Amino acid sequence: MESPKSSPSPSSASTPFPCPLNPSPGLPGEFVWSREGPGPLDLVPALDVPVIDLGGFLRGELEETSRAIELVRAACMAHGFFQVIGHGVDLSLIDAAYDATDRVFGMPMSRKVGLRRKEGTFWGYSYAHSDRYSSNLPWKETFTFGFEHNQAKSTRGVVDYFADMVGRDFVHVGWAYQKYCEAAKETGLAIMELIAMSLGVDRGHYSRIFKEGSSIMRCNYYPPCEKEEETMGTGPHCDPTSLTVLHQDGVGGLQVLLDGMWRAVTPRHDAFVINIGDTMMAMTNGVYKSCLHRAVVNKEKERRSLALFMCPPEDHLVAPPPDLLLTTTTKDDDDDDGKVRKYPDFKWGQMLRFTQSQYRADVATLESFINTVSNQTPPKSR
Ligand SMILES: O=C(O)CCC(=O)C(=O)O
Repeated sequence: MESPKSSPSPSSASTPFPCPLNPSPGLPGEFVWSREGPGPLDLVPALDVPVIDLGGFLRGELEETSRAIELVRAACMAHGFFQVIGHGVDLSLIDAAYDATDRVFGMPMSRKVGLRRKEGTFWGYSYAHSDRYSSNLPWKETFTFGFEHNQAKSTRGVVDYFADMVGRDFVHVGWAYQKYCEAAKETGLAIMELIAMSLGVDRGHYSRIFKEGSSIMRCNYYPPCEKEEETMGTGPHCDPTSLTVLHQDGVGGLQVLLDGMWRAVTPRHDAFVINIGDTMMAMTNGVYKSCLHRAVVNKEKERRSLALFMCPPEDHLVAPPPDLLLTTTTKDDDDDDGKVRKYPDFKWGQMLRFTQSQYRADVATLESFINTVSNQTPPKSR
């Protein structure tokens, strides 16, 4: 879905501040990616990603549930990406979240800069992540805020965050995001149940953990870029988080690396794109894959996406369920009594801090993190 023609283009917001997204002329060196460029969008084949209708599962229909389980299992073992429709989220909530996103990025740069993410925190506005990195900058602006899954535990909801941090004139934007996050989270929790069933473990195993967790909600805005082949909207990375519930507008740009080839995830307004993150990969003992993906930009159209990154509680000890360890035993594992662990225990909070302050997420985040924690004292079991 493109921005409504009537709304001002966020990139046109006038600003007295230097902004790397409004270069003149040409592409500043820090945006040039030193690796092979993405190439024109239409040369990238579409990812063979199942579109799973959740309707039957949500209504408790057995046949449809079995079908959804099979599709989830196949996709998660192959690459960890799939799309879901029939999720029950009102499309007007999604449209309202995009309108809210247009309001956020349409603010004058002077106001956005005032909302810049402060050092040591995760939340707020960022252009090109230029506060953290100085090369291979992504051609995008982002706005990030937190969303507590158990609202009873929430000390400050999304509405209050916007009212306090952005201003009273953004209360309705906060409401739009609050409702969107609530609905997207419910979809994520339903998928956690399908994941558990597809692995043959207790249906509520993952959803129980994540009901007490929180999400990082990131709104991405990609302005058009003259030099689309030389830069990147979001660089190649695996999500360090657990499960991503993403909505992309109709422009297209999300790509997944499979068998050494980039493949496009075709946008659908009625669908969420779901992918497994590194932490969920660890929670499934590596059976389900967290896969490298990126977002490319294009010359003509701005693009937006809404990513809800679901996380367990920070003090949660990340480990696969014991019954899964028995079912994932391979012949070579016999000596280990069937309990071969691919990853050591870690707390999600450790991984969160590692990726926010020490390591730029890429294809090897989990491996690098594990190497780091393996040299430290192991966390105590709860
Ligand atoms: O914009 C997209 O489609 C993907 C965004 C993404 O991967 C991210 O924000 O981590």
